[in-house]
Amino acid sequence: MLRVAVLISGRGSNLQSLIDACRQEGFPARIVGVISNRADAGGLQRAADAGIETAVISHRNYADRAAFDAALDAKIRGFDAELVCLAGFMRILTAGFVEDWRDRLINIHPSLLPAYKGLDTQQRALDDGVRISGCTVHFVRPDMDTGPVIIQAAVPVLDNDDAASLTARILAQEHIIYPMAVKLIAEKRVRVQENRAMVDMPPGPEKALISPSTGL
Ligand code: 4DW
Ligand code: GAR
Repeated sequence: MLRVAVLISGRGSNLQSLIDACRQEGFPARIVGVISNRADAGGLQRAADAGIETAVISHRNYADRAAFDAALDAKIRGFDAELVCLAGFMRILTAGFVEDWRDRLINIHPSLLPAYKGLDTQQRALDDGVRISGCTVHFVRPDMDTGPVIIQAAVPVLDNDDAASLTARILAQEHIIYPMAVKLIAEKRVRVQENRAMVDMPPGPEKALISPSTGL
């Protein structure tokens, strides 16, 4: 069983999807600890409800980012974690931390990276008029929202979408692909080659997502 630590800052719906996946018989990973930088993060209750150890490490209690990251690192190592999952974790990690956890640190992001890095991704996609959006699980590199892509899900953008409806459609896919990524890593089917994550998985029947649907 791969030992996973999850870092959160908020509501923790992606944490919940990982908790639920780990409950499935035969799932090859377990969550050994959840850390939040905010004491009021809703995800802490989800972890506690699942009997998972939690910790709050407030960035406000540290003089600088390096000191905060050192405290995170010590707690993660205390959990004996082998993989760190960022799940709505909102503090930029230092290059030192990211390199220490290179290829053992992953993030979920609500866009088809490298498009729409940063915040407010869905509104920006709507403003640009794109017809396909989605989400990405990737290995973390020091530059924000970069790193080898493990898995992505694409969703259509509909004419009547607003940011809330598009966000919900993407979030539903986040909850599918984040546990899939953890499973693939736990099964050692993912290897990083330069900037690509190669995934040992036979191709499925999907040919393309076309949006708007051709209706054919
Ligand atoms: C991310 C990127 C920037 C901020 C917050 C989140 C995306 C995921 C992520 C979290 N930590 C990371 C990443 C990443 O992609 N790469 C690295 N670390 N190295 C952001 O600008 N956060 C600011 C604080 C926001 C807040 O506290 O609400 C900040 O100053 O850190
Ligand atoms: C998720 O949509 C996640 O993709 C996004 O924050 C949300 C957290 O929700 N992450 C980022 O934007 C990272 N740049 P959750 O707390 O319910 O999992």
